[in-house]
Amino acid sequence: MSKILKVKGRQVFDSRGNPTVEAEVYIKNNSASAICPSGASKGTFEAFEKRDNNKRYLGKSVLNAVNLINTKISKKLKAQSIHNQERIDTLLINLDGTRQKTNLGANTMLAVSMAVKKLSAKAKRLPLYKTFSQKKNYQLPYPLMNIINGGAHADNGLRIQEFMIRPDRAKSFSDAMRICFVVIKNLSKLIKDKGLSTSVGDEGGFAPMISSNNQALDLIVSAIRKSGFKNGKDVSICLDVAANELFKKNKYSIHSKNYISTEKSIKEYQKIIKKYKIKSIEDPFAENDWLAWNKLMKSVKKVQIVGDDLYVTNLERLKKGFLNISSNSILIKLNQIGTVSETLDVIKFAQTIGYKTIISHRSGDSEDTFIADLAVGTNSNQIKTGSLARSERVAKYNQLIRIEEELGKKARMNKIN
Ligand code: 2PG
Ligand code: MG
Repeated sequence: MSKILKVKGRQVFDSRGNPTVEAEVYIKNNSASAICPSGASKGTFEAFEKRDNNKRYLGKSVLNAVNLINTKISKKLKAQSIHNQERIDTLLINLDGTRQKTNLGANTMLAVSMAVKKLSAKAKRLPLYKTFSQKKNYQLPYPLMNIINGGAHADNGLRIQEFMIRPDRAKSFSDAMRICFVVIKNLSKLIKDKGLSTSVGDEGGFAPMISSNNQALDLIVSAIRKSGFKNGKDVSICLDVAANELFKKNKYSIHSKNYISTEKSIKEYQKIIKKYKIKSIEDPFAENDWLAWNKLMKSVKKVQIVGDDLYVTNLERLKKGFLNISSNSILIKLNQIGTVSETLDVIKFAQTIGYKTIISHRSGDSEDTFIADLAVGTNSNQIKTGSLARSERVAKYNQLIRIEEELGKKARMNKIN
């Protein structure tokens, strides 16, 4: 009953309108599908994303990946049990046979890996989040809502890529959603009052034509206040700098267009942390600048420092970062590594060394809500999945609302600190 009959691939489209891979896995009388997301500001060490690179879809199509699923992968996984995720993922890893998954492509492999995981849950008649561990006390993650988009996700010239809010005192997930909703609506009014556009960027956050980080931060502080909340207490500001994009010749242009040294950049960080009570900074420095990360860790207190492009959900890089004291938290993106099992290994290790785990979407995403279940199932502290706009973002929040409802009185929020 649980043996795979076939795996089917198809090319569908992501939230940016780019082709992406969907895989559908079949057993007798049942099937499940999953869609792979895609990033814009990628880390160099991410697993390989396979695209056709020919003219028809301006290089973006994934028809070769789809073909691989329909042939090699389907053949390899035929008759395997959907309940043995590790075996499935090992078969995929071995079939690919490369370090960065350049043969099959991480996008090809992940769509299949996630579809197997979903089908296993479906066949067992269990909600997906209950299939990641044995525990009974499930906790809901705090949302990190990206409410102003900049960097590679918008065309406004804002240096920092993501300006987020986190409702630290929310008592439940629904309460967290209400708090974010109110702040976002007030932010919308404030932006409009300034005569700026309230159109949104790739992750659903506003993308007004402002170009200084401080202008964006001032707007968010005003929106928090206007909503009757205390910045740094009820609601905290969190950033994703995506500093890879702002790095040249050992200098950074994070705080303005001018490139300055690591030391000066840290001083500027200290200023904005103090002024705006910033609680979390993701990718404050470039992916190979281990020294800069360590210097920042030594210079700030009580700030969540998150490695995204630094770690790329890769166990080896996480171990290196741990030894180097580079951060105290890790962003988790399934497609950076390419299989569900490897992702779970990274989460487990991160939690063992006391790092916070933050499950994340990609800027090119879809209606697939796998990451919402993954966040609850792995007891991850936070989830980063855009703003309260664009259905591919909201879909994940809506799934968490459903999970909270299903847990009923047993539902608890995770711990921020
Ligand atoms: C990030 C992500 C998601 P992208 O940098 O954290 O917000 O962006 O998917 O473009 O890498
Ligand atoms: Mg990031």
